[in-house]
Amino acid sequence: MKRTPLVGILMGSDSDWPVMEQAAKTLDSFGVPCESRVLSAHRTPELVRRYASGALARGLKVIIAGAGGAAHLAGVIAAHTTLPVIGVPVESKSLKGLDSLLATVQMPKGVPVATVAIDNAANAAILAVQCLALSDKRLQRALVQHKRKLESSAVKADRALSRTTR
Ligand code: RP5
Repeated sequence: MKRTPLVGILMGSDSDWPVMEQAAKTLDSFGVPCESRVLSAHRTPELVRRYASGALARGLKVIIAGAGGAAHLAGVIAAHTTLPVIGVPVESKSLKGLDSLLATVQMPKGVPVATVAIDNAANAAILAVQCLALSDKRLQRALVQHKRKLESSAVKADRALSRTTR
C-alpha cells in the first residue's frame, strides 16, 4: 500500500529533475515517503498556490522546492504555507546558478526559505529528514547511522591517502 507522502518535492521544470531526483532518492534511502511535482511559480502560479495552501491538510510536513534562474518557486511556496520550506537553487546555464542561489536564499524578513547549496538536493532531503526526526525515533537512529557512514568513509580515505603519501 502506498504511504501518505510526508515530503513534497517541487520543481519549476522537468529539466530540474536530474538534480531533484537526488532528493527523492535520498528520502527513499531513509524510508520517507515523498511525492514529486513539476509546478512553476510563473508558468502555473495558481497550481502552486493551491498546492502550497493545501499541503499541511494533506499531511505533508516539509516541502523541498528546486528551481533555476529567477528562482522564486521556494519563496512563493513559503508565502502560502506554514510548513518548513527548503530551497534548492538549480544550476542555470548563463550564470551557473548564482542567480538561482540569490533568488532562493535572499528571502526578506518574515518568510524564510532554508536554502542548500547549488544543486545539492540530497542535502535538502537530509534536512527534511532532520525535521521529521524531531518526532521520530527511527529517523533519529537512521541519521546517527548516516553520520557514522560519513565518518568511516572519511577515515578510510584518510588512511588510503596517508599510505600513498608516506
Ligand atoms: C525555471 O527555469 C526552472 O526551474 C528551470 O530550472 C529553468 C529552466 O526551465 P526550462 O526552460 O528548462 O523548462 O523555471
